[in-house]
Amino acid sequence: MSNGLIILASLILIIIVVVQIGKITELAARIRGEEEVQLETNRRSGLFMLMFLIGFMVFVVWSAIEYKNYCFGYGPHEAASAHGPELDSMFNWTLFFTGVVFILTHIALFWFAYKYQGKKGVIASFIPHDNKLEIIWTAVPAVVMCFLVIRGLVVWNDVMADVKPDEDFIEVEATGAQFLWYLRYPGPDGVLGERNYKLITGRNPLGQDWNDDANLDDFQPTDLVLPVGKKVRVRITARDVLHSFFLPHFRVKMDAVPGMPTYFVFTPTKTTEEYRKELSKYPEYQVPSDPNDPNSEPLWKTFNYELACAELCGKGHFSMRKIVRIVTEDEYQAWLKEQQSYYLSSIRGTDEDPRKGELLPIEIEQRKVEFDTDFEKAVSATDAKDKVLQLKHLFFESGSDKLSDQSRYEIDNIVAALQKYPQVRIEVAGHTDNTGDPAENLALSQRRAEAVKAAIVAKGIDASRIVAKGYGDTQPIDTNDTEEGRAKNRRTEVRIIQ
Ligand SMILES: [Cu+2]
Repeated sequence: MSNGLIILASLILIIIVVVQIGKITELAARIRGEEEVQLETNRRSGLFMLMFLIGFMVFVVWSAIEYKNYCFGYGPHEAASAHGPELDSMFNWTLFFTGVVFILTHIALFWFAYKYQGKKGVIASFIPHDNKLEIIWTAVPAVVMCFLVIRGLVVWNDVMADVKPDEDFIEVEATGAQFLWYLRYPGPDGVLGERNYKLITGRNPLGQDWNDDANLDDFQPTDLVLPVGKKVRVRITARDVLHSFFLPHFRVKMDAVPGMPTYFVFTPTKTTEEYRKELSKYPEYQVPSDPNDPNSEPLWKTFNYELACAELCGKGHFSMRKIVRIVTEDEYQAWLKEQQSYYLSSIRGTDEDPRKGELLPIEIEQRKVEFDTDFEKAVSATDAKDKVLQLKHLFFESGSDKLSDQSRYEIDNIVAALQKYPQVRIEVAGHTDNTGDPAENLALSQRRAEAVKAAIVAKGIDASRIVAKGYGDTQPIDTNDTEEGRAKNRRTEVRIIQ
């Protein structure tokens, strides 16, 4: 016989036994007199109710103390945002009132069941109506509700307030998609570029419009990194279904709705490091972070804030996790410097780039920064070979000494650098590859160097600060046997003569 049948047979037997016992009790009651048995049952049930009340209340109080540290706002779960404690206090007030009601009603329920159990000769009193009672049990909850609702509204308005136009804040964007979050920062211009869902492709997951200049410096980091103490406005959008932007440690939670951007404004108040330090005080965070390796770092040291999706959005919902790092202002600035524009790193020059061939303001700016760094390095160098910098974006028309149109930006950079360092003199050195006649190469490189000098002088720099010299093909920096090498050898350099 299978186990299932044995269990079924046992159950049937138990039911039969219970029914039989019931019949015997009934029979015994008939013999002893029914009323007496009823009273005995009442007494016993009343006592059980009383015991249950005591046991239950002890359990409630014990569990509240024992599991306190698992609740928001208690123990290691302090809020890490400016508005967090306000929300936590709302929860505490609500818990206080509902807790009082919970305890009083349970005491009343079980104590009354014991105290007013059916007794011989006692009949229930009949109270058809009592104005005083009705006023009390209407007014008290009304007052409590008013307090909770009004306070709740005040807190709500404060927590949900948008930034004021003149306020200093950072705006970032989070887009929920099945199943990941795309984060977008505005880049140095501080403005998030326009998006259009029709432009979404595998390479352009957010549908950014590359004809909008504001998009060109936007970047998409893997982690959400924010400076401590600075107001952040998160623009929240979704690409497919409902998601929910949830930062539990900051008490931030807002639905991400397709087609309807939402937002949440908050100010982080504790850096990741500070929060870790606080966690280190709790024994539950001193255990090894890897349960299988007792020598691994303690849990508090590996703690990270996180971004989760709080809407059950599909099969891969659980994987919508991102690390959130709150850092000091200096660390934040350093991190910002490392971030690369998504357009420049992933779109520029591809088939999806609508601005191929166009020199963009952001590139001009980038080239200037690069030039300034190189120039400064060359000025402060002590070694002769480090005093040279290449003009990477200066070109001539083929076989001629006429500067290409885009070279003017490089000329501007040189002019600005010479104005910044008025004591510096430079040599403009022209170089060619080894194709063609060496004498002609030499002459061409000399004319090109002169052309650069003339362009600089035309912008107001004293001619005596510049020496133009052609070297022809005498100083190659790479092989002349490949086209690549020859392209490197055709160059213009600036050498610092202090
Ligand atoms: Cu989701």
